[in-house]
Amino acid sequence: MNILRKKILLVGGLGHTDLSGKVPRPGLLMLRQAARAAGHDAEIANYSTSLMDELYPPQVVERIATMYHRSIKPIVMDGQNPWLNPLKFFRLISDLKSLKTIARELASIEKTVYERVGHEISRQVTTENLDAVGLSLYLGGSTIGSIIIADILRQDHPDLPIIFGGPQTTHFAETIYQETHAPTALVLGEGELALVKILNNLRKGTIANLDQIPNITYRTEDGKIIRTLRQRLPHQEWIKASCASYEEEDFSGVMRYAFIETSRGCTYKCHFCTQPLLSGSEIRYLKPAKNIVDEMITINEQFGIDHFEFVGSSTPQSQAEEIADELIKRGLKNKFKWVLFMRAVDDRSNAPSTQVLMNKIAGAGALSIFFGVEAADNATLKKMGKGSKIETIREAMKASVAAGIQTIGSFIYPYPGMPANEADLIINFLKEVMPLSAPAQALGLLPGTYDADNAEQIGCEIVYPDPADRQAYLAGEKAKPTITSPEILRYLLTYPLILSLPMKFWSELPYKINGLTYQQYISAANKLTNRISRLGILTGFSHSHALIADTMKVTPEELSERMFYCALSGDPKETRKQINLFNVSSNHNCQQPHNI
Ligand code: B12
Ligand code: SF4
Repeated sequence: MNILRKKILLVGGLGHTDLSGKVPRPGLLMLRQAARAAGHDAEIANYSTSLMDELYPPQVVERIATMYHRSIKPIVMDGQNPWLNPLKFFRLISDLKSLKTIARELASIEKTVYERVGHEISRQVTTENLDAVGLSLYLGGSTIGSIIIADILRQDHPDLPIIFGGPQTTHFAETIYQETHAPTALVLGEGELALVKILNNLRKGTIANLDQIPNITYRTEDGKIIRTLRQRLPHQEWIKASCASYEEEDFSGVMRYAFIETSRGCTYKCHFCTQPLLSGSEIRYLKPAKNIVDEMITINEQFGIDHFEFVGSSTPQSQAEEIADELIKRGLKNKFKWVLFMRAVDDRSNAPSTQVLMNKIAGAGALSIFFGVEAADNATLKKMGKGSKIETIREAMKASVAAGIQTIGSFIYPYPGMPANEADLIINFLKEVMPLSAPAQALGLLPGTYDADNAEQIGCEIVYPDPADRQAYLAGEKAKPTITSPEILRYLLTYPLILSLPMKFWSELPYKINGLTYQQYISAANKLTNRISRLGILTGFSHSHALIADTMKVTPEELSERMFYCALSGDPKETRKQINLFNVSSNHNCQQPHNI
């Protein structure tokens, strides 16, 4: 055994997602690549599909499936008028109540499953001589799961370095240490620099000197929480670390779906957005178009994949244009399909008009663009710090639709301080643009963002999630809650989120918006969603879903319905069937030789 080579297991994919989450984890691939480049050994354990049968036992799936077919599908999905069939409507209400009970049952099953996984990884530490274990924490099950697994590992292996990373560590560092003392360190934001330094320290035989490692938070023996300096990878190192790092086994059991990181960091600092906090707000790294197209070609040659999702912070229009130019230059304009987030404003774009730009990128394979519209009036956009005007967003989206790109525009509704007629403004905007999909969700507050840190000032009143605490507060026995109250942070840290489900299936959020309670604002969001549906526009469909539907050769409507069922019921058999259908179609699309 080479003692200079340290071996880390990187664990990801815990928690519930819709079909778009049954994919390799790009962040972990990059960490593996960075660790290996520094002479270490890293393996990925992606649990996104392997736990489905345990998390959703057949009898539970059957109960949910029955409810889905008898009331949820007819009224929620097919939009049947509940008043024309009151029996179905009352059944829907009772089914939604039963779903809450089932959700509690599932949460307790989930804990047992994570305990089993914890013991499994613990044995792996011994049998495979692992030197460290890293866990990736996102909102929802992956956070709860990582904490359970880390506690078991710590009990069995008192000296094992356990590293937490992923978006949650940035928002909840101190809160995580209140929940568990198991992690040796939490890596905040991009992980490559810190992880490699930790492994290099282990190579020297010690995990000490954590204070010398950038981008981490750790707990000293006397219980102090220390945050080290934030530092970013140099641009060239980022380009190397982030490039095409897939291996055939990364696709085992999941969709043959590939991500390409096109940017890191965002200087726009929209008040609700987590991105600048996670990957930097001072400099925006953009990957050169040549490297992006090289990556597409490499992945296509190695794995036959010809469809790609660009990730990072939103792709600027000029970067999308450069990618299109590069594909056209290399004679590849009909070779690949790609989907992306895009900002409607771009300081660098030289295109004669947005329409010319959209036509060009559509002609080079851009299949779907997701625009964060957020609001349909300039005063609210200004409050959000969005830095774009509704006229510009409208122009970009109309051009995207006219170019034949499957266009998606999402809204934050309600947002504090928005005008009383915001819903009408959004509907009018949508009537003009007629995108494929327009998801609308209430403001989500994540600690550290401008909106969360200024919640009260912007019009969000924080409320204790536990009714007993609420009573105590009203009786003057407890302080007024704020976003930094331990009860709020703990609740948000372990909030069970499945973004693709409508908000009526979510647990309550611990704040009011514009004086509206959670029930009132989800009802407002639902009303808006219903109005959007009546325009013939989808409401839970993203650019990732567009890429999946296109590959599978099914309509967006059909995929939406299948995915909604799978996300709600967790049905492992049906989910696997969709993954297989995707993979078969993906291979079929690539019958032509991969060499270009
Ligand atoms: C692609 C994507 C996905 C993909 C892949 C996710 C994944 N786990 O890699 C899929 C579709 C699966 C997905 C699912 C979800 N996503 Co998502 N997703 C994104 C998106 C668009 C890009 C992420 C990305 O690839 N970035 C590039 C890579 C390099 O960055 P990264 O993944 O963050 O990884 C780096 C660091 O976080 C860190 N790191 C990550 N893990 C670890 C582990 C260790 C040990 C260490 C040391 C470091 C480390 O190092 C990595 C390399 O630098 C972002 C938005 C955005 N623009 O970033 C949202 C985003 C990350 N997703 C988000 C959410 C909420 C979810 C879901 C919870 C949604 C749901 N359930 O309905 C799930 C959770 C899935 C899970 N448990 O893994 C939120 C995260 C918020 C939060 N606090 O958790 C984001 C920020 C979007 C948003 N603003 O709301 N998502
Ligand atoms: S919403 Fe888009 S533009 Fe605004 S900060 Fe986030 S990534 Fe940047």
